Amino acid sequence: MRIDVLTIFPDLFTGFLATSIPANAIEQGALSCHVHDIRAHAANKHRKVDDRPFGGGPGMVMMCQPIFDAVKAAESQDSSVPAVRVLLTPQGERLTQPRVEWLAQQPRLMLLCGHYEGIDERVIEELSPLEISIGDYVLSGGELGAMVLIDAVARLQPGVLGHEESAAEDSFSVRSTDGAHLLDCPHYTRPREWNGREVPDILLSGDHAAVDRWRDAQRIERTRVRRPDLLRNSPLAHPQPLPAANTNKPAAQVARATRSTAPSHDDGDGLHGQTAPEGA
Ligand code: 9D3
Repeated sequence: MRIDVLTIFPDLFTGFLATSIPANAIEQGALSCHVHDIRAHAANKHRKVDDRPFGGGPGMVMMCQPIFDAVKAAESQDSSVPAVRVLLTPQGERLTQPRVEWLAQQPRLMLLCGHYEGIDERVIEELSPLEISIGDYVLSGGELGAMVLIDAVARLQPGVLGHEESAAEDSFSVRSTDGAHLLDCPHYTRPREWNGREVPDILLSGDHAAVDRWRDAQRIERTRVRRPDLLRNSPLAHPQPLPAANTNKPAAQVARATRSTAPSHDDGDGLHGQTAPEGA
């Protein structure tokens, strides 16, 4: 797939696109990424692409013309491939894995990154992009949102993950038999004992069927405790008999002693035992 990015901070993408999964996808020819500087389309010699808001108020608003011209110029490069236009904006619909999967199947994406207070509404109407937010927190611009989206779609391109199963098996792609999205199970590697903590015996048993059952039980239990919202409408939301995460006696005691100082129930801060800053 081809991705074009329109931004006033093209340098932000340099390190990102040269590293890790996106770099790998590009190297393999599964992805091409073209970053365009909106300022190159400024109509004035000061390269100004923003102006004061009509009606007053703080901040600056990105002007229609440089954005529109930048989109048209980028789309005219390889115009044989029509682009799905995406505006990264806090007003957008939430980026979810089903949306990532849909976006990953498109031949071309045109990502528009806003900055300052926002973008003149008229150019948004004229371009009618999909509007996507990456979550309910305030960023200073759309660039990090675009990088999140690029990373998420790059890893889904055919042949990109070394290990084909990884994409299907991680959090938000694993599904139970009833279709609910589940979180991932815990993972362990060598050494078998570290800091007095042991690896659960079942993982050392060599009984692959038992390991699979244990991992499924862990996925379901973790999802029920940490993200019950993912199990809405699922029978898995209701308790079932499950093996403990770690039944090794000494290690299990260490784990319980450590956790007993933390709240015994989910306090809703999403930090799993750490204490959120006040008001979070
Ligand atoms: C403090 C400024 N806000 C006034 C109510 C509005 C605002 C404007 C521009 C807030 C953030 C931004 C810049 N953010 C993005 O462009 C953005 C974003 C985000 O802030 N959160 C989550 N996803 C995204 S995608 C693009």
